[in-house]
Amino acid sequence: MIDRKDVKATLRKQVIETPSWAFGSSGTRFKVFPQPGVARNPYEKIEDAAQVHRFTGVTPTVALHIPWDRVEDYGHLAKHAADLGLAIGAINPNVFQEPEYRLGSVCHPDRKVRRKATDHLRECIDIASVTGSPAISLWFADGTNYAGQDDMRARQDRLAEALRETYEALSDGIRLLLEYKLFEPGFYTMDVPDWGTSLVHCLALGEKAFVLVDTGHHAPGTNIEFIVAGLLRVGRLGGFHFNSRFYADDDLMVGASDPFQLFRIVNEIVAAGALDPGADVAFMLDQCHNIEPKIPAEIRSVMNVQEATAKALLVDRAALRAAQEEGDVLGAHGVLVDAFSTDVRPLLVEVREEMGLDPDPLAAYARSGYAEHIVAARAGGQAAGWGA
Ligand code: PSV
Ligand code: MN
Repeated sequence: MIDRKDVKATLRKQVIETPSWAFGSSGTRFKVFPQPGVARNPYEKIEDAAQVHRFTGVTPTVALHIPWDRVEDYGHLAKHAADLGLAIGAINPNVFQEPEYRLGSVCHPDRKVRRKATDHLRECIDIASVTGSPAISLWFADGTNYAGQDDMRARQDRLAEALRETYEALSDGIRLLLEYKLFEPGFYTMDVPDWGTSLVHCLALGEKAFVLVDTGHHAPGTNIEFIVAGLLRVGRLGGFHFNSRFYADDDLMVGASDPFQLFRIVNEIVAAGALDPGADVAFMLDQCHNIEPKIPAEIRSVMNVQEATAKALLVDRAALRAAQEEGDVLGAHGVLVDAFSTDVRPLLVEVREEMGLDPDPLAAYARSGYAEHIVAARAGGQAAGWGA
């Protein structure tokens, strides 16, 4: 029997991290449509992230991307976050937007470029220490476009060398997460294209290195929950960058394109007992809100993750196990479908009420006047950009 009280207690403790860059301007390579009131600097992005936490109660951390969130005094930025009831989450180094990185960063054939990139990774460890962040989250745009362009094995060696130096520089309590991506910007090869490559490097590094699964970084049709189950099994799932996609790395709101896939992924987490914050599987959002307003889009995304989680918690594990052991294919599948088909919104209303929150976070945000406030207050200046 599933105890509703336990389900609600677990949902109250859930932690989902928002990305600072979701609150800045973003678009496609065709057009960035400006939105009034968008945050102009890291301080304002954190203020917006605090609104998401205010109405959902489950997003107490915000990830930073450096240099997009470069400031003079990171201790001061962390204090600003703390004053708003937030902590700094993962620090994401950016080694993909400077002219030197045309042929890659840590895999670049030129040692000087690799040095610059690795120095930036080390700088991000320092920022993590000062801000109290628990992780540096590495994603490399490194790759090639044409067969023969560079030596694939040599690039792996260069990657391993930079990761080793970075890993050895990690201060206590900071984890290294290594994200993979099938393609883009490299169209022939990416240097970390898949979970296997990431895992090989993490295993070589040591027990503080973990694979990060960005749900948008796979070929269409990939069984992501299988990857998740496998990484959990060997204790190397560091966490997620949640988003959803129809075609490529669309960075749309998580749960928007395929809520059943999101449920199946979270179901593996719950089945492995890895939902507990102590399990250190970080639930992070990595999304860009190009045409929709950003703060409500983040709230909607959080609600989608909560709904998937609630459904996964409602899976009748005993019935599932029994059906699996009997070889009852339809029965076992039916247990999952039953949980997925449950309307968990009333349960989440109770959860929010028990947390002292408005039962409808989107309506509460709309009523709060914050959207109008930022449009008026942020009239001058330049919106922070995905690339700024
Ligand atoms: C790359 O596509 C990625 O998923 C990495 O996590 C980057 O840091 C992030 O997107 C930027 O939006
Ligand atoms: Mn990502």
